[in-house]
Amino acid sequence: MKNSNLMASTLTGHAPSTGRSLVIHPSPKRPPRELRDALRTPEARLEEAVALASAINLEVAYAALVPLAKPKPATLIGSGSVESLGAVVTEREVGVAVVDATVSPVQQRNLEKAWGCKVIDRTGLILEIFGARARTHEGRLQVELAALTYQRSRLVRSWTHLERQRGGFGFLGGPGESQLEIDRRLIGERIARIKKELEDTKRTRALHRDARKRVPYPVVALVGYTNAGKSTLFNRLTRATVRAEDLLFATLDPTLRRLALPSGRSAILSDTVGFISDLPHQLIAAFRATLEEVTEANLIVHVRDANHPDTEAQRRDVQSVLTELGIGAQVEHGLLEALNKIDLLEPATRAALLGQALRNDGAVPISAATGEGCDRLLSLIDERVDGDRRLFDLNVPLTDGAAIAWLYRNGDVVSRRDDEERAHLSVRLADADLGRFRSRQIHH
Ligand SMILES: Nc1nc2c(ncn2[C@@H]2O[C@H](COP(=O)(O)OP(=O)(O)OP(=O)(O)O)[C@@H](O)[C@H]2O)c(=O)[nH]1
Ligand SMILES: [Mg+2]
Repeated sequence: MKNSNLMASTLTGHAPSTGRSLVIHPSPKRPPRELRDALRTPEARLEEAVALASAINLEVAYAALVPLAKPKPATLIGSGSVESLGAVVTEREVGVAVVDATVSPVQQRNLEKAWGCKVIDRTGLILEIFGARARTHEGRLQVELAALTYQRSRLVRSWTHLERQRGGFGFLGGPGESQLEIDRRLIGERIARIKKELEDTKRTRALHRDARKRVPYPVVALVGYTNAGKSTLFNRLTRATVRAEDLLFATLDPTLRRLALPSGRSAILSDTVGFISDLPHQLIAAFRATLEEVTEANLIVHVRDANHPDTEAQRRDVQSVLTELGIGAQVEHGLLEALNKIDLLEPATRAALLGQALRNDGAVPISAATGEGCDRLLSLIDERVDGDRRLFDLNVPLTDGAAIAWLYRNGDVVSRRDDEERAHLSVRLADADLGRFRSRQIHH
């Protein structure tokens, strides 16, 4: 019972599911050099933060960019901003302030005190959304794990902060400290229990996947930035009804359906969780399970919102997460792009996009809403999806000429780069052949 209370306060303690909110995006005056060529503007970031807040039914009463010359250790933003925003909080009866940045526990507490309302940061907000959206048992476990990990890191930090403040005056230590210790222990125990349970579900899922592998259906995974239209496309292609809504992160759990291809073959289509920029690291780890479907896919279809002003920045975000997941080879050579929402484009932009697409069979303009272009997408999927073969990145010592030759003979080498010692190859191979290759390497 105690533990479930802990859970409830983790996921709902920061913000009520409804309420008036204020959303700010602290933005440096001059973006740091490495970000200067990023396409995303502070305005677009603020807009996304507002959309995220709306995704958990927060009524956004006020949204603003807050200049950030130099982050203040105590409050992140400058005292002038703290004060003027405090007035807004009172005036508009704001219950939750969303600060679209990473806010330390100390800063959070100070801002809450100054404003007299709850404060949550970007990670907290995304956790709230994930908590509200997770449908399956496994999805909920993953979100809880991420939330607890986040909470524990904050407890640890705020605790050491108190220690430091108190210096050597041990006698000042009050009951608060030991309460934190208890919380930490409870959280630690709960985390261990969830991890074990997740291991179990993972094993079950691996069994299912093995069973599926015996049925020789290739897996096609839809990936993309949140709200790009993955679920809408999934529904159109499989004629299923999966929740498709104008909500960020409408889908959290992997959804699989059979896909009938024009050639008469079948594939399995997988709809996945949407990506977002600056996805908190704890969440990437927690959603590895959802993305497992992606790393195992024979073909990845990147669904893009062609009508979004930040469509290029979104594309890079998605590709860098995929690369982080260890499927850089797919990203470089095997990805199919579905340029979605062309029904919303200006006629000129639309014509240009359709013209380019004629010369490029790696990108298909479509509208998941109207169905335009979806037949062409299906036939490209049909062409690309190659039985049970997948793209792998392999490194082979240049001295092992026989192994390299074996790969050329048994696989389809898509690219090769040699350095002093090794050949780095991207090879399309059947899983069974990869196994054969690996054991061959061990025996040599
Ligand atoms: N006009 C238009 N709207 C579309 C199209 N495809 C999707 N939408 C809308 O875009 C919104 C998001 O669609 P979803 O299919 O839920 O997007 P998603 O990528 O699954 O989003 P998450 O699961 O939240 O990551 C919905 O309001 C859809 O109706 C399209 O081709 N044209
Ligand atoms: Mg979806």
